[in-house]
Amino acid sequence: MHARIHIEQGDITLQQVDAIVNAANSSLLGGGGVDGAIHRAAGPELLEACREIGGCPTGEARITYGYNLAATYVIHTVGPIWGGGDQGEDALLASAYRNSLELARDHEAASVAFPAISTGAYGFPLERATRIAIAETLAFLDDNALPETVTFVCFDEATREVYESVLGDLSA
Ligand code: AR6
Repeated sequence: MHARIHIEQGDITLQQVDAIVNAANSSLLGGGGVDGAIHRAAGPELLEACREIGGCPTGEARITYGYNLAATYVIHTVGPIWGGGDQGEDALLASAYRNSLELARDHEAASVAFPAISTGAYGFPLERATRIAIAETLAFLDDNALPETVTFVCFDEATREVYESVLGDLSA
């Protein structure tokens, strides 16, 4: 497999890492899914920090502290809404991962955890999204010493199985 990539099943808000990534929307003002869970666990200061940032375009990322979370930082990124695949979704999802990893590196985060961005409410097909997530991360780790490790936190077993199979393919 790959020494710097881990796959786990569980709740990303419980991760003991330097930075967790949030699958946000472009308002950065919270929502459902993993975004709602992160805001609930971090507390109201997170929403205040996001309000000051004032939003984030699709494919980009912004960083705040993690407040009540174990993680020092939350990196908020906005994945694309799936619209059939011919609206730049692949490139936008890749850039959400790349920009998140760049922010982690620039803040000297040694450990980062990602959810399966865009694959819930935003409807991106899971295996296609997973290939992009892992390929982009492998390429970034090849070129950068930080982050040292990336954990993909899968909320359910079906997602974890897809991640394990794609990582097996791509790091073979
Ligand atoms: N830990 C880890 N993964 C989780 C958790 C959790 N606590 N909760 C959900 N997931 P989604 P998106 C998984 O819908 O598709 C929000 O309302 C979930 O099972 O959270 O990028 C935002 O505000 C799925 O595998 O994010 C946006 O409006 C993955 O996280 C919109 O949803 C992503 O699902 C973003 O949609």
